[in-house]
Amino acid sequence: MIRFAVLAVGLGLVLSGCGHRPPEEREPKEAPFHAPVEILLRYDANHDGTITREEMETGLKAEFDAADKKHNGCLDADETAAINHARWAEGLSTTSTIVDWNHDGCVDFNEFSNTARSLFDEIDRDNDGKLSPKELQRYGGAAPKPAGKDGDTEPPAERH
Ligand SMILES: [Ca+2]
Ligand SMILES: [Ca+2]
Ligand SMILES: [Ca+2]
Repeated sequence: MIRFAVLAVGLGLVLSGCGHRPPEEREPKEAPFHAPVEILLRYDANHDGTITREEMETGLKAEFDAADKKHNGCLDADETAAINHARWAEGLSTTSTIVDWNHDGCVDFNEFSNTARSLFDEIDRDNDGKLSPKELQRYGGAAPKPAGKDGDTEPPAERH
């Protein structure tokens, strides 16, 4: 059921596409449900369908560094807005909007990583530091890649 809803929501977002504007004052916790694992799937660097904690941390760090134009270890409002806009454009915003949780005017790496890390912990039911396709699927992730089943169009492996 949940997965179906996720697909429907995802499709809706895709269809309505670029008409969306970021609702900047909206709190993430009130955001409508949107496959939460999408923000983690992007960290599957080797595309094996399993996300390790290392992959996630590496991905987060790379994203943070890329966003931290001034290289001061903190994302100011402009830098934060730039990321949130980009994520909105990708339809990933609702679960990955980054927030200056302690309101000190910048988003540090912990704040930046907070959502992904807590999601990771939640999904990693067996606490082995890896999110298997099976674990991910429970949270709206794509079904594990059908092994040996042809005729299916592969989802694009790489997106920017
Ligand atoms: Ca992987
Ligand atoms: Ca902060
Ligand atoms: Ca696991």
